[in-house]
Amino acid sequence: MFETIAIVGATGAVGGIIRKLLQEREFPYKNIRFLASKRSAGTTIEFAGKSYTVEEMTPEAFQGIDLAIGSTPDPVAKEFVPWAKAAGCIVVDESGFWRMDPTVPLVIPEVNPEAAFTHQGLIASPNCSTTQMVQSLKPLHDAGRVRRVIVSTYQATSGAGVGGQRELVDASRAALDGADFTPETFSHSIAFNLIPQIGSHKHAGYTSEEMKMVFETRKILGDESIQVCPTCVRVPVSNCHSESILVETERKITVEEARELFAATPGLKVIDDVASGKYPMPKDCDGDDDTYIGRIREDLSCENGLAFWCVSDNLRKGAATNAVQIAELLVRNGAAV
Ligand code: 11C
Repeated sequence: MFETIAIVGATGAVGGIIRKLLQEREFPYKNIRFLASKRSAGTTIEFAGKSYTVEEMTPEAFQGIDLAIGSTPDPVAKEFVPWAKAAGCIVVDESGFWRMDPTVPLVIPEVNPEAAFTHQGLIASPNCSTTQMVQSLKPLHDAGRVRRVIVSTYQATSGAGVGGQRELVDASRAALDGADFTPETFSHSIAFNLIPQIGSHKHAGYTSEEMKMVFETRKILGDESIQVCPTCVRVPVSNCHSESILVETERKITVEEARELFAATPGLKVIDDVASGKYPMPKDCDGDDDTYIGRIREDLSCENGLAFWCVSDNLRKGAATNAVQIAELLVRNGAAV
């Protein structure tokens, strides 16, 4: 058990879910502390029947903390992680800042748990759109080696934080009322619209979100030869990311085999009966820790190709749940004080 644990970014949307999960999953600890930016410091958090004052994130604040789970913007993670490590604290970090550092394991507990134990004080949790895709690729890669992936995402507004979810409601209301609306979180109105850009331009016409899906996938699956062509799109859905995934494998995997492989993989659930109108949809996956697969079919355009649909709660498995599961891995394997 870690004696003293902390949530960094405790007052954010994902921080709130981490708090909930630690209680639901009865995560073991003796002391718990809540850290956040100066703006939120001093506010009160109710946790497991007690009141806690949120502390400001400073280098000194990490003294005495054994494990910190961080969910902060990248620039904040860049700053706080070295402070935490210097204080002897192990960090599980949700941000994108450290993921591709070769000394930092990037872990999905159902996919590459062993990587967690190579940590040097910091373990990164992947981007939400990467996590659900890699969870579904893993059994196919083990069975038939994934060579190429074409993925189109349908990403919920919650990926952009509470402000994104609020803007979906405000922009939709304004559109229905015929009122003017100036978007703040998104670069265009998200109401009754699709925005084919998530993140900034990064490489050869691909965005930062798309390149995360390329680089993080290779790192987690430990295979630099996997080719990924992503298109990431923001959609007017409040929570849960959906993905249309086309996979080409070295060895042909039939629809039946894929269905069996998915169904036997911890963390994945199959809902696949198009004739009866049964498939995963964002509204049904909200608040769930599993990643859902449906619409499994042969890619008619490619001999060894498989097509499927994948939906996951981006705030839970895509963020908070994965981070808490990494912390649980460390506890189970005695990598704690
Ligand atoms: C989104 N995937 O939906 C992003 C949010 O690297 O953890 C998470 C960004 C990250 O906008």
